[in-house]
Amino acid sequence: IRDHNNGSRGALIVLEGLDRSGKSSQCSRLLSYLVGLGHSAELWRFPDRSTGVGKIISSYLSNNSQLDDHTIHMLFSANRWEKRSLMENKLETGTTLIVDRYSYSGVAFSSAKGLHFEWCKAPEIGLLAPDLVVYLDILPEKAAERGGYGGERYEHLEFQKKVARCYQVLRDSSWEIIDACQPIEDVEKQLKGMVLDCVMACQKGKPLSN
Ligand code: DGP
Ligand code: NA
Ligand code: NA
Repeated sequence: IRDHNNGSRGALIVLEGLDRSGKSSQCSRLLSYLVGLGHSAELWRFPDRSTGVGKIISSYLSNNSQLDDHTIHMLFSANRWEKRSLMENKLETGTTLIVDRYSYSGVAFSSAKGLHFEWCKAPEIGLLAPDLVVYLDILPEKAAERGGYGGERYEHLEFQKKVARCYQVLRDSSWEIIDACQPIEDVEKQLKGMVLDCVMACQKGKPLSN
């Protein structure tokens, strides 16, 4: 089966937000939508817990190991770097990537611990720049009410409040913001519109950048 890409590149689409903002379910809905339209698309997530580095991160997140804040920061970044060339290859060969968390999580979660903001950004420089960043906006208190915080290291209200503040500092005018407290179908509808526009722009030759 041939896809719609005709030799053009895929789009790098990143979803960001607090834990329990609904990112993961929106990412899967988005994937089905794009694939249903005949696009070549994949769902990725960071941290990617399947790699060697990812296993260290996973153990840290589940509180089975302790690591210095700077050390784990660089491991999260390394986990993105180890996927960079595959990511570039996929995009260049026409596959759109929907990515559940990226560098912005790296900066928001580590600076929420008090690490220096610019220091946190440094190891992310040179990773591929997203074509679209969508922030699923939800108050930490609302996210906490959704329940199902999985009991991982960062999943408690006080810390999520700090992360929310760091995302506010990070976000710029290029980000699309969706009110994540709306019904899931409304979030989905808005997201699909933004993403399809972005996929089309990339097909028309919008360049990929660092
Ligand atoms: P998730 O698999 O999306 O639930 O992410 C796991 C947790 O790790 C979540 O609380 C967000 C956090 N996280 C994701 N990326 C990074 C990162 O690069 N650095 C730090 N410090 N935390 C991250
Ligand atoms: Na989580
Ligand atoms: Na998630």
